[in-house]
Amino acid sequence: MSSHRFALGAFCLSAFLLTSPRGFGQALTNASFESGMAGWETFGEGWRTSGSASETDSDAHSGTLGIVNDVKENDKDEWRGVTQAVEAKRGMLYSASAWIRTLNAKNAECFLEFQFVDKDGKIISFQQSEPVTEDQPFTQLHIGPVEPPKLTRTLLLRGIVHVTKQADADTDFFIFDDFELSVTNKSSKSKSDGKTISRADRIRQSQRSRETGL
Ligand SMILES: [Ca+2]
Repeated sequence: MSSHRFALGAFCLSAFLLTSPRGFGQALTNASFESGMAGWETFGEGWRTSGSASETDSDAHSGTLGIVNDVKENDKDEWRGVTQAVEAKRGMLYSASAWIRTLNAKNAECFLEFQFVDKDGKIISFQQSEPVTEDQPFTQLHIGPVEPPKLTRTLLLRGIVHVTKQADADTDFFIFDDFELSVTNKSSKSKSDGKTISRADRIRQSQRSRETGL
């Protein structure tokens, strides 16, 4: 989605929920990883929390910790993820973001994903952000807004790292911090932005990794 459209949407939502002291955000647990991995589940190898090497080389966007995925030579896992589950329902629009820094990102990419899950734990559908494929300083990546499909009970907010080729000797670093989840009434926004749907091949591969993603 374009930043312009997001900025416009954020303005409307802020006006809509002006009475909330936390704005329109829905509370995530330990969204900034200051309590380590608490509230989050991971799958795949290479996850750790990490602090600041220096002011200019920090794995924390805010506070003292972020979560890092290392992609190393001889690693086995093509798919890695950090996940938090929240309640979700029809009639609401869900958006999320995370601050992502990448370093030496040559052998993998990362993106955000929503998975919509029914009461039996079955995945009904999912949506992905655009991928980050090159090195960048901490930059906010967005997904949504999207309305959950029928029968949704749970939304899984996921940061995904996808290893796209055999890693070389130089470790790739994918660093996430400060996740945010925003929820608003569908009626307060004219339509959902569908541009976060990404390449079909990546979606198919993600589908194959679903069992490990829960
Ligand atoms: Ca942090």
